[in-house]
Amino acid sequence: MNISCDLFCAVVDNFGDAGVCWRLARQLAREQGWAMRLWIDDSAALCGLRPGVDAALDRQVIDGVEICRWTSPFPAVEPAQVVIEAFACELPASYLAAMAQRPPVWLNLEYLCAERWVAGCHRMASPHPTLPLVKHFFFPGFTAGTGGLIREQDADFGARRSGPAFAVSLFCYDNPALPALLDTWATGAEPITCRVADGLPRRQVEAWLNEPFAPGDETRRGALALTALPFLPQPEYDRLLGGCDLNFVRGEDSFVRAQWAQRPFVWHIYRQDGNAHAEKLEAFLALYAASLDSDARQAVCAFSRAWNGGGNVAAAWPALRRALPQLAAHGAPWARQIALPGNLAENLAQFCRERI
Ligand code: TRH
Repeated sequence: MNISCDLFCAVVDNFGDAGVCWRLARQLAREQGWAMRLWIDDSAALCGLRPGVDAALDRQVIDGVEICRWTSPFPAVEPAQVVIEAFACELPASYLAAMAQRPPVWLNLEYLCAERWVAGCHRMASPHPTLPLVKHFFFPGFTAGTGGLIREQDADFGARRSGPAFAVSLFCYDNPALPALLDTWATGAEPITCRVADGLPRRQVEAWLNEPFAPGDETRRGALALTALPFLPQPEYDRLLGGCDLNFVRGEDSFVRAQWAQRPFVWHIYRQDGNAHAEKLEAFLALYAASLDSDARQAVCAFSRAWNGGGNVAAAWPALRRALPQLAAHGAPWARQIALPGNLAENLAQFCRERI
C-alpha cells in the first residue's frame, strides 16, 4: 500500500530531533514504500547527518524522502494520509484545518523513555477539542507494549575494532565531570585513545588541553591520545560506535545506536527541569543492568550517576573499567532483548495500515 505521510520536525536544539526524524522518514520511504514528506524548520541540522542535503533549498528529494522547508505561513498543501508530529511539535494551524476536511491517521511521536508508564500511554487516543480529528500518542520504547526502537534494515556498525589501545568515543553535553575523567585517563597506566565528537565535546576537551583542538587534530596527554573528529554522517557515526570499546553517547538517537552497536556505553541524558531526567536515567539503568552481576550493575550505575550528576567519575572509573568485559558480553543479549517489541517504523506502519 503506497501510503502518503507528512512528518513534521521542529528542531529544538542539537541534532537529535533531526537525527531521529531523518532515520524514520528514510526508513518509511525505503522499507515501507511510503510517499514521505519531511517538513523541517531547520534543515541545516540535516546537512551534517546526511551530506547532500542543501539547506538553501525549499524542497529536495534525498533517499526517497521529499525534504520540505517548514515555513510560516505554511503553504497550502493537501494533507497526507498519515501525519506524524515529532516530539509534540505543533502543526501549522492551516494544515490542521485542512486535515479536518479528510481526517488522516494522526500520530504524536514521543520522546524515548524507559519508565513503566510509557506502555500504558502508547497508542492512546486524544480527540481534538473542536475538530473531527483524533491524535494517537506513539511511544518508542525498550519493552513490550511500546512502539519499539528505530532500527533500519541497512544499519551497519562496522567490523569489530582491532586497534592496540583501548578506544573510547566521546559525545556528550557540557559536563563538569569531563575534566576529572580526562585527568584520570591521562594519568592512568593504560593507553587510551579517545575519539572526540565535534561540537560541545571537542570544545570541552580543547578547554581541558588549554590549546587549539580542531577537527582532524591529534594530541596526547600522558597515557591518553586524543583525536578531534569532524561531524560524521550518521552511517559513519554508527561505524565509529561499532569500532570502539566504550562509547559515551547522549540524548536519544546516539543512545539507541550505541545499544544496537552492542558495545559498552555511558549515556549523558538530556537534562530536564525538576530533575525529571534523573528518573528517566534510573528507569533505564534498572532495565539495562537487571541481568548483570552485582559488581557490574553497581559499577555501571555508579558511573552513570556520576557522569550525569557531576559526581566523582574518577572514583567510579576503575570499577567501570573492570566491568567492561561483562558489559561487552551483555551487548548482544541486550540488543536481542530491546529488539523484542519490534521495529518502530514497522510497528508505526502497521498501526496506520489498520486505520487507513
Ligand atoms: O544531538 P542530541 O543531543 O539531540 C538531542 C536529543 O535528541 C534529545 O532527545 C532532544 O530532546 C534534543 O536533542 C533536543 O543527541 P542525539 O539524540 O544522539 O542526536 C545526535 C544525532 O547526531 C544522532 O542522530 C547521531 C548523529 N551524529 C552524527 O550523525 N554524526 C556525529 O558525528 C555525531 C557526533 C552525531
